Amino acid sequence: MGPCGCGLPVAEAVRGQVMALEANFCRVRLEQPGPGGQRQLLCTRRSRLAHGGQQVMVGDWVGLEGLDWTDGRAAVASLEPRRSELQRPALANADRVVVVVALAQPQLDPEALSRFLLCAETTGLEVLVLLSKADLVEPALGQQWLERLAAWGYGAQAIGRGDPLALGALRQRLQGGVSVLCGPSGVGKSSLLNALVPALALRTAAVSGKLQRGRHTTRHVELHDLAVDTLLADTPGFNRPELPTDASQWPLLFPEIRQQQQAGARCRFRDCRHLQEPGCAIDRHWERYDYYRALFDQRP
Ligand SMILES: Nc1nc2c(ncn2[C@@H]2O[C@H](COP(=O)(O)OP(=O)(O)OP(=O)(O)O)[C@@H](O)[C@H]2O)c(=O)[nH]1
Ligand SMILES: [Mg+2]
Ligand SMILES: [Zn+2]
Repeated sequence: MGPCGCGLPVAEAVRGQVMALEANFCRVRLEQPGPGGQRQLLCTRRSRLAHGGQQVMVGDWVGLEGLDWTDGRAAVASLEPRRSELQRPALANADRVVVVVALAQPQLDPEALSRFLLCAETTGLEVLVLLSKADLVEPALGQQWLERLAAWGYGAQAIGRGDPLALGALRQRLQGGVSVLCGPSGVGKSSLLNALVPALALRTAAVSGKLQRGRHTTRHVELHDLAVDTLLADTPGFNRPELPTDASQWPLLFPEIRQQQQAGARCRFRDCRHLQEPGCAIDRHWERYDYYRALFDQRP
């Protein structure tokens, strides 16, 4: 019986999660399968204004109306508030950001890696680092990088082609919730998804040129099923993420600083930037400190 006591069933709002955006449509995965077992519907998007000025993103939870089960169509009627939001790559409701960089082809550039990490940190989510193409380098190099990243404050994993143990470990780390792969073009993000879910057969392409750069093969953000309640987003690679603009946030984006504060370090001034301020309690002996300080010099 409905809540009004009239005896009619209440029309349950149909909820789903946006898996991909395709031209004017979005592909929505239903929370509950439809009457014929349908899992996904192709939905039209309303204009930006219809959703309180917000544009629908991959990862969004939406309410649907105008359902046509026969043709597999519907329209997005409402947009639910987001738990998290990443601007580039654009994804809503991620739980974990996986920054992927290759140990070789293209060569690993520590500054580019830091830029990706800073972007990932703006979400406040768990950040993992994946060092791909481990099969192309001496194991010692991978090990050096793992230690270096641990000193930066990151849990990292190396993985190469044809390494079932590493793949199993990765699968475990991604278990539960929504993870997003982000990193430069050509590091092997789509290849990783193909290794995890061979049926996907996502397009990949060889790196090219003297710098062994990627060729921007993946063009759109798309969520894929890894396991029950476990999704992983493939995203287009890009080579130079923008730094977060709000400089007052920068200290929070460095685990090296956060860990000292969590251990009790208290600066005299609340807005201390940990440069040369009197009463600064942050120790400056860490590898990326010069990089951190230089961010403030580059400010426009
Ligand atoms: N040797 C080796 N090659 C790899 C590995 N992973 C990927 N590759 C190769 O690297 C190239 C680029 O891989 P992609 O998966 O297309 O890279 P991507 O990160 O998805 O690139 P974009 O879609 O452009 O962002 C392909 O030729 C892959 O076969 C690996 O672990 N080892
Ligand atoms: Mg790709
Ligand atoms: Zn300080």
